[in-house]
Amino acid sequence: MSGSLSSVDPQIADLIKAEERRQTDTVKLIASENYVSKAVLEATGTVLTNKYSEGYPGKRYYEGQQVIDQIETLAIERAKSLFGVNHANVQPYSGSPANLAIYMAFLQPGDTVMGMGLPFGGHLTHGWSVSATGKWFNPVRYGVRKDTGRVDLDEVREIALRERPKLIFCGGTAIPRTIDFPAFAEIAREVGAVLAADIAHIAGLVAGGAHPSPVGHADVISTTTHKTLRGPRGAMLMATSDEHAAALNKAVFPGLQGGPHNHTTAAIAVALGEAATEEFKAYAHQVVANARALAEELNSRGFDLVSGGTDNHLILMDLTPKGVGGKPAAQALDRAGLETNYNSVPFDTRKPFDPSGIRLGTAGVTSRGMGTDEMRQIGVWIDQVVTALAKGEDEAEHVVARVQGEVRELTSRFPAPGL
Ligand code: DSN
Repeated sequence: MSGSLSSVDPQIADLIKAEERRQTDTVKLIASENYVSKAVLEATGTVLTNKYSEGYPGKRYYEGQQVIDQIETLAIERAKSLFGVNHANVQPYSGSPANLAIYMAFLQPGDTVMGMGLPFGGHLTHGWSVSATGKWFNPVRYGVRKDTGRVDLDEVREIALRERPKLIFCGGTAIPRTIDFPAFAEIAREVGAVLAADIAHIAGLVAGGAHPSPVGHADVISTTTHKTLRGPRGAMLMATSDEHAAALNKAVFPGLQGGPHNHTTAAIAVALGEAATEEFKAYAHQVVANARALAEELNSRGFDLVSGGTDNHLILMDLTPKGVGGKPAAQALDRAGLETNYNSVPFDTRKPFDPSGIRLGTAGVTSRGMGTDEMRQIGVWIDQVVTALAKGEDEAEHVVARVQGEVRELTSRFPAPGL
């Protein structure tokens, strides 16, 4: 019981080391990932994992909460102060359970929910067909315009007026443009729906002032804590007014979850503390500047960017004009040390497991201290690998090998936090 991981389970210890090496040597361009700080990492690996705490601070179903109550209260207070909300629940295990809690709080099975369709940039839990939210509720969807790649709010209003959803989601997983929270709020008010802003991707940008805040517009805000917010894997639900606090709390526990993961709660508190600093504000703005620089480089090299560019941390590209599928491109880029994910693009004619696009994000590379010069270099490498792949696998492998060496040289100059 007292041996170190490497002596008790060398197999797992070696695999963790291998993953650490992999993360060190690659350029993380996955839009939903980041590198947490050493302090956040430290908080996740603590004795807090030993404790059960069903309930909320001051009202638990287990004794021994003298310390846990203080930790959870700190996390809640930091969330409230950072985002300017009256209520925060830091217990959802991740983004999907957080969103399910919104259904539990406001809807009955069979009620209508309106969200952005998954291939247009929404999330599974916004009512997509394969998700419980699409099976147990009545989902209606909006997308983006074919000519602009952007949400058409007139269309959103039209669908809302026709379908009368009880819940509307705005936000998603592959939206490169600013979300117009006031416009969504107006539509929700007009049809009497609850507006949920899913800011999982952009929470760090909102906290750092690099994206408008949904506070004062959305009735409820859900977010994961591990994307641009740079915390541990977890989630939060927030509300501007006290009106929805009790319903949201009841939905998370006992509605959907048991004991909160206290080690995660502590790490969320640490991340929220970090996100309240001037340094984090500068980080959030640099994430956006970096995405813009990368988008410009890719645009100048003839890549087809959905909506033509980006306002945030995220770029979605359709590789069809390059003659390459998203999946082989992501795989070749991964071999070169550039980690991305293949992704459907709006109006994709290919299947989700072999789609036309790739998605890129700059949260991770910015945490490593990279700036716009490095983004332009990354754009050059992406172009070289994709162009070579279009000519054939053999051609691509030469280029991949060369780029991999150059990527290693770059990553060695920008150590990742926490590694
Ligand atoms: N899988 C997350 C993302 O990559 O955006 C969303 O669930």
